[in-house]
Amino acid sequence: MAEGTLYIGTRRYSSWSLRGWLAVRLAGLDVAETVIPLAGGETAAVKAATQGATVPYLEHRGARLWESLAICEYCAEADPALWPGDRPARAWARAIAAEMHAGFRALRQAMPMSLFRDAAGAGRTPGSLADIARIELLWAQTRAQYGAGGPYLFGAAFTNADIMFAPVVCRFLTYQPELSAVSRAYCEAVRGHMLIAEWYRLAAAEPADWFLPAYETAIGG
Ligand SMILES: N[C@@H](CCC(=O)N[C@@H](CS)C(=O)NCC(=O)O)C(=O)O
Repeated sequence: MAEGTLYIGTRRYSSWSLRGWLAVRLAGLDVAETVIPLAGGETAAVKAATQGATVPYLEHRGARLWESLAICEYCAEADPALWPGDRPARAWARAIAAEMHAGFRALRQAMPMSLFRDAAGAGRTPGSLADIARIELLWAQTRAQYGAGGPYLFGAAFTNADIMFAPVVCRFLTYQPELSAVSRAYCEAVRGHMLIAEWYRLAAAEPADWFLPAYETAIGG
C-alpha cells in the first residue's frame, strides 16, 4: 500500500505538476498518482482534492504539501542529493530555484506549457524575451561555475534547480525561441532525461477529451 498520494494536472499543460512529479520520483517516494484533467483555471476537482486549490499537491505519511518548491524541499529531506552537496553551490541552486518559482510571469503567459502544440516562433513579446534573456544568463552562469562533470545545471546530478527549470525547457521546445548554444545543449540534456521522456510519453497518451482548445491551437509562424 502506497504511503500517500501525489495529485497532478493534465501532463501536457501542467508545468507545476511536472516539477512536483519529478521531485517525488527522483526522491523515490512511494505514493499513488492521481491525475486531474485541468479545466484551464479553477478546476472544481482540483479545489475539492487539494489544500491550495492547485496542483501539484502531495500527501505523504501525514505531511501535506502544496507549492512545488515546498515539495522539492520535502523531497530533498528524503534524498539530500536533490540539492548540490557543496554549500555555495547549494545556496546558488536555492536562489535560482526560488527566482523561478516566484517570477518569469511574462514568459509563462506568452508561452504556456503545451507539450505538443505547433507553435514554433510564437509567444515572443518584449516581456517573454526579457524573461528568456534572464533565464539564459542564469543557466550560463550556473553551468560555467558549477556545471563541470555533467550536462545539468550542477553537473551530473539532476537537482531541484533542474526540476524548477524543466517546464521552461518544455516551453522552449514548443515555442523555439532563439537560444544560445549553451541553452540549447542544456535543453537537449533535460529532454533526454529518463523521467522527462516518461512524462512526454504519458502526456502523449492522455485522452483527447482532456485537451483544452486554447492551449492546442496551432500558432506556428
Ligand atoms: N505556486 C504553485 C502554482 C501551482 C499552479 O498554479 N498550478 C496550476 C496548474 S499548472 C493549477 O493548479 N491551477 C488551478 C487549476 O487549473 O484549476 C506551485 O508552485 O505549485
